[in-house]
Amino acid sequence: MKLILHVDMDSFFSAVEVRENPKLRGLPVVVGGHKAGEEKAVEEPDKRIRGVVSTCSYEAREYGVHSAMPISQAYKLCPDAKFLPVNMPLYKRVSRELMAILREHADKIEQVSIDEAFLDVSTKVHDWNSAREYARMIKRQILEKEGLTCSVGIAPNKTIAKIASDFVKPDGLTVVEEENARAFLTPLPVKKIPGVGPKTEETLKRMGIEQVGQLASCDVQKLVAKLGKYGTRLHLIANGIDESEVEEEWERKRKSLSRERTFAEDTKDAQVLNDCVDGLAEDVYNAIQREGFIFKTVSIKVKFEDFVVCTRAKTLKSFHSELSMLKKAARELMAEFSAGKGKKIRLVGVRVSNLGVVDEKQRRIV
Ligand code: TTP
Ligand code: MG
Repeated sequence: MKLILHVDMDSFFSAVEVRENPKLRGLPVVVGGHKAGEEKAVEEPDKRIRGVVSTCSYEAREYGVHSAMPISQAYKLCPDAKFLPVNMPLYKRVSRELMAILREHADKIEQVSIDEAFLDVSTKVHDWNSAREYARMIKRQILEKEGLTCSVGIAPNKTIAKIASDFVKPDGLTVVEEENARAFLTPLPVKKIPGVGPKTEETLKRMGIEQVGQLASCDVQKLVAKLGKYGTRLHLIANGIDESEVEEEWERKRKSLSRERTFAEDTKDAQVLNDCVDGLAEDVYNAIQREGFIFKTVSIKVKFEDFVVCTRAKTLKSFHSELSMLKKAARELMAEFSAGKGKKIRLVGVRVSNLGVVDEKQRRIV
């Protein structure tokens, strides 16, 4: 069973400011508002016309203040609030400390923004009750070590975990067990689904869909007609399905690796092109070797003298780590372009994607 936690800090920037200056506790605090290009807040808040609110304390939210609102408007709504400039280096440092705490408790962690992360805890806990206890322990540690509160969602997948962490805030803990997932999602407005912005919300509304439950029971073809591929994904999400994995940063960074070369003179000489492909394959090979990756897909890119770009890809049956395999696949793909006919070529690129890692300890592909 997959167990995913989503942790999101409460009113992050302002909570850090309050921690640094406890006199602010319980007061409306608004962080943000520097003029474009300036890091420093202007002294009188009502003149910070162009600045916007980064975030504010929950006390300030009661006056209607929220993120992205012009500071001038926040000032009108709550003139007694404490207005503070953004101290990014401080929040980044706290964020790093928080992520280090979270990392200790996760099989895998994926930081999504300065104050939130997904944790895959599938091997740490094995049922929903212990998951709840586990999340309580994490919340306690964050409070003890950092003096900050957060809200946590626990669910069988990332999307539901993220929706759940937002369900009770601040200092919330929401567990959505697999068998309750559909019931949890059904009454929610569609905009609660991460990624559904005002445009998608409007499109769905015109189709008569306002709640996630309606989205779940809608004919998927109708959604595809209006939203393309995204319609399929939304339909799955609404039905409680999201197979996406919690990905560590290095996994996300290295979806592919490529090298390319532009010729000094455009060419269609097969020998020159093949030598070039071999050289690029070696460069790519050396780079993935250094990082311990193995590959499954090889692609080449060709830019012709008229700047038209063509790509060709080949996915192998299994992961490979040998240079000979990479060269062979790249040459085969190139053959189509270097048969001596047609336009001259200006640039060639070689790429590997579908990368895996050999975990030395477990001798398996992760
Ligand atoms: P959020 O997690 O969206 O907001 P928050 O942590 O302040 O409040 P909540 O309790 O609702 O989670 O964003 C995290 C930080 O990112 C936030 O503290 C400030 C910054 N931020 C901006 O600078 N501008 C924005 O428009 C938003 C939404 C956030
Ligand atoms: Mg937050």
